[in-house]
Amino acid sequence: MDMVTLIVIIAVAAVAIIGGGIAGLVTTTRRRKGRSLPTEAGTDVITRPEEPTVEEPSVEGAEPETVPAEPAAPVIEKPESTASRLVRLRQRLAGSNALGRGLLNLLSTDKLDEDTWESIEDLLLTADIGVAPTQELVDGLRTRLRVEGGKVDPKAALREELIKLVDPDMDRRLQVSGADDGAPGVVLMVGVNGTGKTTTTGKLARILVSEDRKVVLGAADTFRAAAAEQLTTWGERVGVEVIRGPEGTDPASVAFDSVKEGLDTGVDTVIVDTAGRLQNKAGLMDELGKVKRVIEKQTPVTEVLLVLDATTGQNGLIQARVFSEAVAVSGIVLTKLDGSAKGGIVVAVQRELGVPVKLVGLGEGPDDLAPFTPEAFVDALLG
Ligand SMILES: Nc1nc2c(ncn2[C@@H]2O[C@H](COP(=O)(O)OP(=O)(O)OP(=O)(O)O)[C@@H](O)[C@H]2O)c(=O)[nH]1
Ligand SMILES: [Mg+2]
Repeated sequence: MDMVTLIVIIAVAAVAIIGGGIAGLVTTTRRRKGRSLPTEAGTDVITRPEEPTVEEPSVEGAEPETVPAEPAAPVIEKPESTASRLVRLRQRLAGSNALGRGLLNLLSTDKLDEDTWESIEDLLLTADIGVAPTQELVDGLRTRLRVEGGKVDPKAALREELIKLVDPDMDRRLQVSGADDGAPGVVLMVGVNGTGKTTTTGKLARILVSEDRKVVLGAADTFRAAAAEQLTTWGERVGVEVIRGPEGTDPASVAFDSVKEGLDTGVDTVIVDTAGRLQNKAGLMDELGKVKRVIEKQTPVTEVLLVLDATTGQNGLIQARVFSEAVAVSGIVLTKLDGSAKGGIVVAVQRELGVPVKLVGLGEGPDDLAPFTPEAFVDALLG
């Protein structure tokens, strides 16, 4: 081999080595690029399936249980029917409320003197009925017993006067259906933090599902991630889709997406849960106003439910006033009436807002929510 041939062979070998290296680099670069595909920020979190985890290649002879198991399909619960729920809740309310028992005891005393009437007034005031309604009730009752004398049973008269006070003529139907154009009804849940908005949203979804309605939930409380998580748990239990966004997203945009999903999938009702943690009244007005406006670019909000905690008394009334100024409230949900001796707040809050109590929460259980009817409520109070 002469010198020239040797040089040519060395040159060819060098090119091959360098070329192979470059080819390898390109492949590597491609693989890296493939891995770092841009993520779609801001998309719906719940409908996105989990990224599959890459398993190490299995070692020969390894046990078959190292193969990742399929996630178990969620068990869809069947919510309790409204009829049986009402019976159970009535018993619970009757069992926990001392107001009715106290009133009946006083009324069954032989002689209804001034002291007894004063004790009756005190009982009503303690139950948060409010000063003016208490006076009305006592005056009405005294007059009837005086005029009708022995012809009227004090217990029956008390029942009638209490029902009158709770106002049986108010329209308490929930507006959960849309107009005839096939659009869903939209329910907006508002209220101070901790009153039970998310819980009530979940419970209400169950009532609607038990009535064979299709429901979408919107987690517009984007204040903290746990809020959307809490609502998702409620939704999963009854197979209801929950629309949510990353923590800190504009609540109005989640509300918009929820209603859009409801329109696209042809559901009957969209329920939008909101945050209660707002620093001041101006912020509240802005945020709730915007949520409602943005929803109504697509379809009207059919019901705005103000969720109030029955145990908060006068504070609850102040909150009710602030919220009703921020957004037109069309119904009240009174939660935590179980174990509360403050059932009278029903009367006070209806008077304050001129808006009916439509639902009552009587426990932390998933089906502890019932439609409010004045007769059943008073009967439960009186036991
Ligand atoms: N006893 C009882 N507890 C209830 C009732 N409704 C809600 N709760 C409880 O009240 C607590 C607060 O409920 P949430 O639904 O998280 O309240 P929220 O208004 O969504 O609170 P934020 O999201 O912080 O604004 C929870 O522990 C619920 O279980 C009820 O009717 N009775
Ligand atoms: Mg909440």
